[in-house]
Amino acid sequence: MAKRMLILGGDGYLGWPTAMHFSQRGWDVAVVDNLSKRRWEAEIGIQPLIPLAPLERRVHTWRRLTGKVIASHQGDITEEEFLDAVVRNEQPDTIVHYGEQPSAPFSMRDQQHAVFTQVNNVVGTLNLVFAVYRHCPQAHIIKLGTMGEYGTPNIDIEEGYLSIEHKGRKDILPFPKQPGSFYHLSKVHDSHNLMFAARIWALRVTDLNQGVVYGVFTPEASLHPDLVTSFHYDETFGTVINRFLAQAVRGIPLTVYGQGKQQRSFLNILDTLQCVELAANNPAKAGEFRVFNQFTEQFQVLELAQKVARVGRSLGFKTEIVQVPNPRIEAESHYYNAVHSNLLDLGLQPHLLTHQVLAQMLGEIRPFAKDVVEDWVWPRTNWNGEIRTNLLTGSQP
Ligand code: NAD
Ligand code: USQ
Repeated sequence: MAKRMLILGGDGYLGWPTAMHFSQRGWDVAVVDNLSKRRWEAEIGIQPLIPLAPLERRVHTWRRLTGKVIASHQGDITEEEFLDAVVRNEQPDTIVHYGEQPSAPFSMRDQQHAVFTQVNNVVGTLNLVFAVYRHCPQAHIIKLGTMGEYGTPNIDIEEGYLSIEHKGRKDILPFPKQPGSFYHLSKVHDSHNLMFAARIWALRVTDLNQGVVYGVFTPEASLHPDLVTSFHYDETFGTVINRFLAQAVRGIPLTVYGQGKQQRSFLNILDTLQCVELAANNPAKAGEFRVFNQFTEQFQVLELAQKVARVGRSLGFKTEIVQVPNPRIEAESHYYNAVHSNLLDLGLQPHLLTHQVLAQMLGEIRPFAKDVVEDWVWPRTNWNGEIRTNLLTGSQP
């Protein structure tokens, strides 16, 4: 019998490609989403670069093209009864949980957005562990955490746990977390709740501490315009490489924040799919809270901008780099070395950020260059909670 997968946040940048990836490979897939991301986009007044079909149309087109069914449940996972019923009825073997507010700047806009982010993310995850405990305690929960939970400590970052010796005694304890936004903090709270639930109820949990994802098309998303995923380049929801790609094709200077010596970990969206598949095919044991650091490479932000600019110029784009005052409060020059061997040990074959990969992604978004709205690109969200001005031009939102 086909294995059953439930994907929370299945309408999102990563959730929808994951749904198609597993459906294509014979899993029985159902997605859950309350379409809140589409509402947050409207609230801020931005849109993804490539037009996005409604979820019903995506599911319908997928079925028409492949003959495969992706079931969809529209609802809010912070509503206990809704999620409880979905988990009870679906009886999944594996649950992939992407269904959270994913943006650090969104969470730092003001008190209301910080509170919303933490309630949405923490309550959704808590509702999930209770529903799994009640209805399918053998199911494997794969939760998307983030590398930013660790912050930038002056020691190597281990995979979830640290062996320490203190006053002559030894233990293996959760790695200390020093995240850089209320969003990243919400993921730390999730990790603690998941670790506790796994311990007391013998649940199976894998926490994927994922780096920053880049990329546009996956093989399934390339089949039809209805199947593309949501590619953001605005300052709130766009992540750094995707933003640089959109800036490059539009001829807007690449916005490096501050000195640009901040280091982060990165992976191609194709490797997100590969990592989730490796985790799904090798479930955690009952009672195990397993942590994988999910990324393939580390870069400084300035180094990334230089890479994109170089490839952009080779393709004829006018790419310059501008160093804007950093809207975030973060270390701009620091030690960074994160272990990431667990997924490699399971067989991950990384797609690295080569000249060819950058050229391909620039080519993929080139047809949409005219739709890049320059005003959405400039950073506005300060970490000091003030309502923002365009940091370059001084214009009000
Ligand atoms: P996304 O915003 O595109 O997808 C999240 C989806 O979850 C959206 O479709 C949204 O509508 C849905 N959602 C949010 N709250 C919900 C709720 N209460 N009930 C039901 N649905 C809800 O984000 P993404 O970039 O696809 O990220 C997916 C997950 O991966 C997030 O948890 C994010 O924190 C994590 N992550 C993302 C990246 C990245 O670079 N994109 C990196 C590391 C971790
Ligand atoms: N940055 C720039 N210029 C830009 C945008 C960002 O220099 O135009 C810098 C930021 O200051 C930061 C770094 O690039 O130092 C990364 O910023 P980001 O917006 O790409 O990433 P972040 O805010 O950390 O969040 C993103 C996703 C989030 C995920 C996280 C993975 O939005 O969902 O959890 O990446 S990680 O960073 O590993 O925690």
